[in-house]
Amino acid sequence: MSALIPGKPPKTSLVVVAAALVDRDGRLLVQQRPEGLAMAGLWEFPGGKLEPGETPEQALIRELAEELAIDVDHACLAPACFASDMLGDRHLLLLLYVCRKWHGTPVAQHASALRWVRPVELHGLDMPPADKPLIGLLEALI
Ligand code: 9L3
Ligand code: MG
Repeated sequence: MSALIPGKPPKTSLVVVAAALVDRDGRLLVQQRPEGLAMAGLWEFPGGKLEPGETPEQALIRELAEELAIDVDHACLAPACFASDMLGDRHLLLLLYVCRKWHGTPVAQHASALRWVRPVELHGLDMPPADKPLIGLLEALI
């Protein structure tokens, strides 16, 4: 007898890491995805996909250097919460880290804009579906 499995299993999994950079006033950095990328115009926590062989922390340190030109020490990345989403037939797992200390001043290298917002303001932003469930979790943490 064969079991009935509802829906189709995802074809591949994609792990994405992102950072909630928190400044001294408790504001968070979000960046706007540029034209030409999937989800252009949406505001996201900076980050991106793991490259083969990278740990999540290594990937996030690389992404923050590429996207914002800041240096982050491994010890300053605190795993905070995660969210799961489907991107077509791919499963996306988003791992969010809180970071309160970095070297340099974030300057957008790819994003069309950066904004520092209070956690409550995140509710009013258009964010990718994977980021939305993280808002409430972050509000409780920051
Ligand atoms: N994504 C969602 N929220 C985020 C990030 C950094 C990324 N905070 C989604 C958008 C893309 C996928 O993950 O579908 C890969 O991200 P990218 O490499 O296009 O930035
Ligand atoms: Mg990215």
